[in-house]
Amino acid sequence: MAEQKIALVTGASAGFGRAITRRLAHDGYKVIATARRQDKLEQLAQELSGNVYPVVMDMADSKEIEKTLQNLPAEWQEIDVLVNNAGLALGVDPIPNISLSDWDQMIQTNVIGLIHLTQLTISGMLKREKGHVLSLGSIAGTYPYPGGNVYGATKAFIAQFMLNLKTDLLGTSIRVTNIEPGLCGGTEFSEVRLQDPQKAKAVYDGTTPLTAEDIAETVSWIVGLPSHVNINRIEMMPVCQAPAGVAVARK
Ligand code: 8X3
Repeated sequence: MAEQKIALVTGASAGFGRAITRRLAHDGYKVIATARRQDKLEQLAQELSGNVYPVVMDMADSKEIEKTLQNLPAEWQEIDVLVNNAGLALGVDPIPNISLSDWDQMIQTNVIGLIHLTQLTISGMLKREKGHVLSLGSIAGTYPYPGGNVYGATKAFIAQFMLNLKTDLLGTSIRVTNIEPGLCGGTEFSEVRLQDPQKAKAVYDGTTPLTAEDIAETVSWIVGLPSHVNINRIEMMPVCQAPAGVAVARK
């Protein structure tokens, strides 16, 4: 039997991260599941008995990321697939009604944490001459919308970082993919962003959004493709969404 591959999934306590962890474990991976909430990680580890190594790690704390990677047990160190899923949006108010600390927090988690973890993981992949780095971008990194300001900018950063990473890794066998979903329901994304359960629910009124399982299915497909195939970026929307909306101010 082929050796079991190891994946590391960030933000694994809920939403996309939990669905991706479940899917990869069912696909036969051993998954290092990281997040801030220990109880949720423990539940997931119990559910996927033996195939998940739960690690409490805050993506906003680069020192903790480094320590976590250094302290992985020997049998969990050779990471084949990194899924940079952890990230958040805070607020939808247009400039100037924003909170600078919200902006900082998004940049710290979505950008700084992601690039640090990626760099630390890639060195091992290069030594072993194999690996796949996937990040969760967003359509907000391509299409602007009111109040998208720094959230969209972090996702644009991720998209370009992943394309540049692919370019730097040319000539190696390491694969790099950015997954860019649109409206996706059934996760904590809008509750975290809006801090209001009613408003969060209203985001999905009258729609059939993507689900976390749709994203997990896509990850599973991308990592399972033959090793010479690289999906650079993939944009996903539910059928009820379209990338329209160039704005004009009229007097
Ligand atoms: C999540 C999708 O459209 O709310 O990144 O920005 S959107």
